[in-house]
Amino acid sequence: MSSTGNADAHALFISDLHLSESRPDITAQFIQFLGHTANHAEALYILGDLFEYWAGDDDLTDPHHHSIIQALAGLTQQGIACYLIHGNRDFLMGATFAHAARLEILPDPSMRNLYGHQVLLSHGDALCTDDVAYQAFRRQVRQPEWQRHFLQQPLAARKAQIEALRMRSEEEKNIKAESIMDVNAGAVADLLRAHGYPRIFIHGHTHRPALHQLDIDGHAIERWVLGDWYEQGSCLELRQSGCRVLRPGRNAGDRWQ
Ligand code: LP5
Ligand code: MN
Repeated sequence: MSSTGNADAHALFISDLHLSESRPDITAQFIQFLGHTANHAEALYILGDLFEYWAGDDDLTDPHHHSIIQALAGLTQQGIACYLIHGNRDFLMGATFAHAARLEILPDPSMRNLYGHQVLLSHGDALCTDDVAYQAFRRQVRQPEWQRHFLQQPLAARKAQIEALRMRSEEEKNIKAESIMDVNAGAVADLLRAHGYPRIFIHGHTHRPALHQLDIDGHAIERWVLGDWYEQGSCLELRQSGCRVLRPGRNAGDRWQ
């Protein structure tokens, strides 16, 4: 998308919602967000981990998933473009999911030209290069051949394996140093160099919302880290004048400010 020259035109960025039937309040907040805030944007970018986990596109008909997919499809039907980058929890979302939700899956990372800004988008997990155990796991499960084999198993068997993996992941996260689970500064610099020093870099995954003002080889770059949706929602807005964090309103139906 190119700059529209309209000062009111904007795109929204969210990540790490971890939507799950066990937290209906957050699902309700997301559906309210789509209907009262995202509907004013030109585009919504979901930068990974929309779901607590995604076991395969044959889980589309699950009632909780269905309500979210319907709400996403409704946004596109109102003329708002919706894009998604895979997270480490939901990288098995495929073409069937994308078609049902009426959204476009973008590669990780992706460059966009938005309102005159060069913007790089990513989930962010690939930048946690000090987490050697996670990166080895990531390489394995991102292989098409591994995924093909995994998806051949019955849905219930896949879910059971993912639940077991979730428990192991939580145990390992408890003993990993906090610094290991953050992005590696050298990996960030290499990525920004390889993409020609974009003005803005937006990612999630670490659940450490912040703006980092970087200087990479003399180029000023804003690295915006999105927050998760565990306690309440988190969203970044980008327009011609730049980025700002939006906060939920006091009441459920309020537009985020
Ligand atoms: O997600 P989060 O932030 O809590 O933790 C991540 C890393 N953990 C994960 C695991 C996911 O949470 C589990 C859900 C994935 C669903 C994907 C479906 C398809 C795969 C199914 C495979 C059975 O991503 C965590 C990071 C943390 O971010 C911070 O960056 O530290 O990484 C781990 O804890 C992983 C362990 O360090 C290594 C686990 C090795 C497990 C090997 C078992 C083999 C299983 C299957 C074959 C490959
Ligand atoms: Mn993640």
